[in-house]
Amino acid sequence: MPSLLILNGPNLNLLGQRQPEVYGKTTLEDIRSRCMAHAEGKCALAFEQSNHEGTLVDMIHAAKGTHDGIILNAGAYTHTSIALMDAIASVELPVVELHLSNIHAREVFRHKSYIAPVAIGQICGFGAAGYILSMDALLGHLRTEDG
Ligand code: CA2
Repeated sequence: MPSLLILNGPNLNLLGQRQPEVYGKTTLEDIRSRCMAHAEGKCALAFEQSNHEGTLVDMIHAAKGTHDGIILNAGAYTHTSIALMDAIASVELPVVELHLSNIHAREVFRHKSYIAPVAIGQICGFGAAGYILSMDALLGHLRTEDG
């Protein structure tokens, strides 16, 4: 059974508590429960969040040899972090870039992603449902890769 890591970046711990008009009313804990339920019988799943760039880098490094792929909502670090991009490239694990909002329909500074060039694909704009879509996309990718 494959093992996935879902990694959430800065401020995503505040989901459902602030700016519900932008990010919805669902909390990160609600999303975690939905993902855990969706994983049953399909994959092992770890679900993490950090507000710290270096901690996210450490968690990406630690995923090598533990998990088969990563779903990453890097939050605002998406648009700034060469360190996260380098960490992803270094572990050579398939990464799905995930966003709740459609970053391409928002401010211009959100259109740039340092994650996109090292990701197998990007899912954005589907709110909390994007987490489940990302799991299915990554599991499908891993199945095809295994042949
Ligand atoms: O749409 C996404 O998932 C984002 O990764 C969310 C980031 C944003 O900087 C990215 O451009 C797109 C922001 C996450 C902040 O989440 C909050 C949740 C509640 C209240 C305030 C911030």
